[in-house]
Amino acid sequence: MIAFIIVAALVVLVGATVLVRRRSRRSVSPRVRAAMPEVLVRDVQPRPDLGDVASLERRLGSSRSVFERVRSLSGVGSLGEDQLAVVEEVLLRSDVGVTTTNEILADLREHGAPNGVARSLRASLLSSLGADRSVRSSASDDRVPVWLFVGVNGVGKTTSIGKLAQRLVNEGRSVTLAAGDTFRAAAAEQLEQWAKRTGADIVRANEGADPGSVVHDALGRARARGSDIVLADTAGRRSNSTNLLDELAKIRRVADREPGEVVETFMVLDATTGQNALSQAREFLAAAAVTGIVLTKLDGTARGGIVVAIERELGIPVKFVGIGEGVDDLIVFDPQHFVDSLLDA
Ligand SMILES: Nc1nc2c(ncn2[C@@H]2O[C@H](COP(=O)(O)OP(=O)(O)O)[C@@H](O)[C@H]2O)c(=O)[nH]1
Ligand SMILES: [Mg+2]
Repeated sequence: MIAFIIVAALVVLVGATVLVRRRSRRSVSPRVRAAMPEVLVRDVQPRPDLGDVASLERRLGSSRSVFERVRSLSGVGSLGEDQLAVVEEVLLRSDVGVTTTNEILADLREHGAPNGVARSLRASLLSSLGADRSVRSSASDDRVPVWLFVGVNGVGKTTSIGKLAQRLVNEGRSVTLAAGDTFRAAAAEQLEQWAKRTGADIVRANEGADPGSVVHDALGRARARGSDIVLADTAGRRSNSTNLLDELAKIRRVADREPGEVVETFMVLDATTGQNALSQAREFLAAAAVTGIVLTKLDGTARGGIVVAIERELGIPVKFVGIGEGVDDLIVFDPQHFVDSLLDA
């Protein structure tokens, strides 16, 4: 009898645990979501997930070595011209940009470095990186949220979509990919590989098809299958082709129409192109109503300071950064970890 009671109690306990787990894993239905308070629905603060600073330091090795000379400056208090010259050279080499560099130097001249140069620089860089980085992943009403990805060829749009799909799937969301780069067949094939790898659903069409209708179909399918989000790839031939910008505006209109709602438009920029990334970006801004930057290939450049220049010059927050080619190598941009990985001794 006692054995029976114990076994029965165990069965109930295990059953309850499984139920609770299932429930917490299941995504919130659009109806429930619509009834949730606005603040819960609108802005999803991405989990900072940089892991330990040491591993980021390794990935940002080239940028970190530019900052070596600043890390080894030992002065405390007011700084001499020699030390200021070192700071200036380092900031310019890392592509922080002239305006920010001059401001930081003026600040160091005025206030000195009471706790050492690296500490002062850390504070200055952090204050330049104060943007709101929240990422929207839910739509209003009953619509399907869409993340649209724009940017020139080769910057890492398709790869970033694949990495983000994996992240969303890991969080228990169902993802539909829209192969809106119909310029080359290889682009859709590349996205299809990511779909297979991540378990995301994909809608693609033949080479030369209208990207707007691919996105439209993807929304229909996402709605029918109850997908939580659509990630839409686009072609990035030449940023100075008016044609492309018109096409992006059109894709955006389609994606933002019932049943879809564009909740984020990510402009993907390649950090290895340094200041060129900035001029590229400006051409896209007007056409695409960009809400966030995905800055790729930070692992392959000594110009990591470009993050600061981008936010300052474009006024758009860097939300994710790519630090390698692997599926986990796209992380939420966290200014503190970033600055620490450049300046920590
Ligand atoms: N090292 C490195 N390579 C990257 C990163 N992101 C993308 N790539 C590579 O950049 C190349 C172009 O990427 P792709 O996604 O095809 O660019 P797209 O033309 O914008 O779609 C590929 O070889 C990617 O593996 C990154 O963060 N770090
Ligand atoms: Mg691509």
